[in-house]
Amino acid sequence: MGSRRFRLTFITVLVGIILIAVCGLIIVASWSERSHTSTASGNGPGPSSDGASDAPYRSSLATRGAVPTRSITVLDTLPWPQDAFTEGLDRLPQGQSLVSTGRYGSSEVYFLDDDGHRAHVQHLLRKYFGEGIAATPTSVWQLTWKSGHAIRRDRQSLVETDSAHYEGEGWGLCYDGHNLVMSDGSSRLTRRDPDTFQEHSSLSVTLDGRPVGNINELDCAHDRIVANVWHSDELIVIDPASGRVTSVIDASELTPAREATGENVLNGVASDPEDPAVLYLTGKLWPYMYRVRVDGLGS
Ligand SMILES: [Ca+2]
Repeated sequence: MGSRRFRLTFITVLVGIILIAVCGLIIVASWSERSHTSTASGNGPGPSSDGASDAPYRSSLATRGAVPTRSITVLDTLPWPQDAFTEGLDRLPQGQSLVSTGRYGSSEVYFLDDDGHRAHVQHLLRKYFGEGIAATPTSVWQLTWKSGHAIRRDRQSLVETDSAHYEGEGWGLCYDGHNLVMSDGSSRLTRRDPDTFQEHSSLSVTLDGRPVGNINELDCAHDRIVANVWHSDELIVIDPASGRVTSVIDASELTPAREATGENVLNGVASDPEDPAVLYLTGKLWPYMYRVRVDGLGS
């Protein structure tokens, strides 16, 4: 009996130790993954500045309510530097793209012709992770992810001319003809003076009354805001007066297979300066940028 009781006790203790070890491994693995996402990949889960639930946006037909979905038609497939961890895209009137890329130690800004030729490449200091970018009539502003540091650049040479400080994270940036509009990963957008970068108003983005968090790259030409949502294959079209999402653009057909890190997501949106129904779309580490016509947009 004594020997049997000893064996039972031994087995019970052994099973207990194994269970504790497995639980420990799961906790460590979970922590490690979260840490990697927030420190190395860029555009990690952002702050919830309005206190509302900013869980990652996972759109599905069931959650859109009355908001219509717009389809796209690809008009052109253009070369894109596949080493570009795309964080900012703007489109210039002379038919060029303005590009900002992220990751510490390899963040850059440059002009890109539609044949894939880069010009005026500027490298960011290793301590900065490049984010959204926007051209104004007189300069270019570029965000950094967690440094609270906006870089002002010469409109022609892209050489740094000035800088400004902001609170919170920097994600997306666009220029609406009067103000810069900036995202920080939450559902809140801020409007900023294009000369001083100072915030002077803000906007909360909602879809069917719920805040839409993780708002990333932006475009705000043609009296609307079009936004990437981090890790979504869809873009949202926002009424700049109310913050309400008025439609969703399904760009899932463009998305390549996920790479190992899962970070090669759709990110980079710019309107055609002349045609409000035409967008330029690309992603992080994508080989192409697409010129697409969006069904019903701008009509
Ligand atoms: Ca943009």
